[in-house]
Amino acid sequence: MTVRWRSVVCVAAVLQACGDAPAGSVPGADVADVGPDLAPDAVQDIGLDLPEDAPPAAALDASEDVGLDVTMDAPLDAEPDAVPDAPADAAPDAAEDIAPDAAPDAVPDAPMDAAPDLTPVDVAPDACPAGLSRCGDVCIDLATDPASCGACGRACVAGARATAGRCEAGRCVQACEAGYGDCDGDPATGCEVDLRASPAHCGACGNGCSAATLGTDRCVAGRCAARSCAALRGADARAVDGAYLLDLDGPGPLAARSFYCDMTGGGWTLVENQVPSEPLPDETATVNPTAFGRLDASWRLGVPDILAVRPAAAWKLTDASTAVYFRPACVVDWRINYTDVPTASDCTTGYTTEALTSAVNGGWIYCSARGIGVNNSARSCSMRGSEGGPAAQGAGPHGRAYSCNYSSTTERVSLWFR
Ligand SMILES: [Ca+2]
Ligand SMILES: [Ca+2]
Repeated sequence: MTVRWRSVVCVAAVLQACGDAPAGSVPGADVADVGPDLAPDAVQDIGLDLPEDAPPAAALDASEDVGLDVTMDAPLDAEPDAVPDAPADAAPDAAEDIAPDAAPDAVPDAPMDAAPDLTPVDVAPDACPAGLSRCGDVCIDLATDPASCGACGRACVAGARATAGRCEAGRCVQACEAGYGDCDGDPATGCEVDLRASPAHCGACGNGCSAATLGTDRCVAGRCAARSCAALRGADARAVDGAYLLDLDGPGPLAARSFYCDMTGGGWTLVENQVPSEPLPDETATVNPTAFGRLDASWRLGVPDILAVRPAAAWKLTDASTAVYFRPACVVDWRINYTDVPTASDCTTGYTTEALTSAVNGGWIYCSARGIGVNNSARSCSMRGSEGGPAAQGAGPHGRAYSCNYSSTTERVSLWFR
C-alpha cells in the first residue's frame, strides 16, 4: 500500500512538473483538476503514509526489539535466575532438608529409642529376653526377683527373725538372723528354728541328732552332741581321730564340751591328759577346761562331772607304750584316796587287755592313787590318774599322773573310757 500511494504521488507530481497544463490545458479546468488531485493525494498520502509508516516502524521495532529484548532477555535472565533458583534452592532444599530429615529422624528415632525399652517388652508377650517372664509391663526373672518370686507379684517378705527375704530358684528363702533357720519353708513363720539347739535341725535344717546312734539327741551350739566317742564311731564308721563335742550325761546337767576321740578300737573318749611339761596340780575339780580336746596340753575332767561317766566297755590308762584297763563299774572320783581303801576295787585293779581277764598285778593290792590307778608293788606296772596317799608315802607330788614307768614323767599319761 505504501508503494502504491507513493506511485500515485509521483505520477501526479510528474504530471504537474511536466508542464502539461501550459501547453494545451484550460486554466480553469487545470486548476480544478489540480485541486482535486493535490488535495486528495496530499491528504491521503500524508495522512495515510505518516500514520501507517511511522507507527508501524516504530511500533514494530520498538515492540519487537524492546519486547524481545526485554521480555526475552529479562524473563530469561531474571526468571531462570530468580524463579528457578529460588524455587530450586528454597523449595527443594527446604522440602528435602526438612521433610526427609525431620521425618526419618523424628519418626524412626522415637520408636527406636522407645522400642527396645518399652514397645517390644510392653507389647509382645513373647518379647521378654530368655529367662525372663512377663509381669504386667515389665519382664522379670521370677527365679531371683524377691518382688515376684516364682510368680508375678509373689513377694518374699521378711518374717520373724528374718532380716530380708530373697528369691532363689523361684522360691522365697528367708535371710535369717544368725543361728536361726527357715526350716518349714513358710515365710509366714519366719525363721522359726533355733539351729543352735534344735535336735531336728541342728546347725542346718534337716540335720537331726539321733539319740539311737549318738546316745543323745542334744544339739549344742549347732552341733549334734554324742555321749561318747564310741557313740560317734558307731554312727559313722568313717569318723577319724580328733576333737568332738560330747555331752557325757545326755539330758543331764553336764554341759557339752569338746573331747578328744581316739577312734581306733571302737572309739575311746579322753577325760584326762597330762604332758610331761605340765604336771597336773593337786586338784579334784576340773583342770584347764579350755584345753579339753587337746593332746598337747594337760587337763582333767574333775568332780563332779567325772562321776557321771559310765563306760560301756572299760576305762583305760595309757602312757607312751603301755595300756592298763579297768572294769567299767569303776566310778572315778578324784576325792577318793585308795591308800585308805583296804579292799579290792574296780578302780585299782588293772587288766592287761580290754577283755578284763588278766589282772596286771594279779588282783587287788594297796595303791596310793586317787580316783583310779594301779600299784605295781615293785612287780610290773604302776600307773595313776592322780597321785595320792599320805604325802610321806607318795612317790611324787599329789595330783600328778604317773606313767607305768612310775619314776618318770617323761611320757604323756591319759585316761580314756569306752
Ligand atoms: Ca519359716
Ligand atoms: Ca548334758
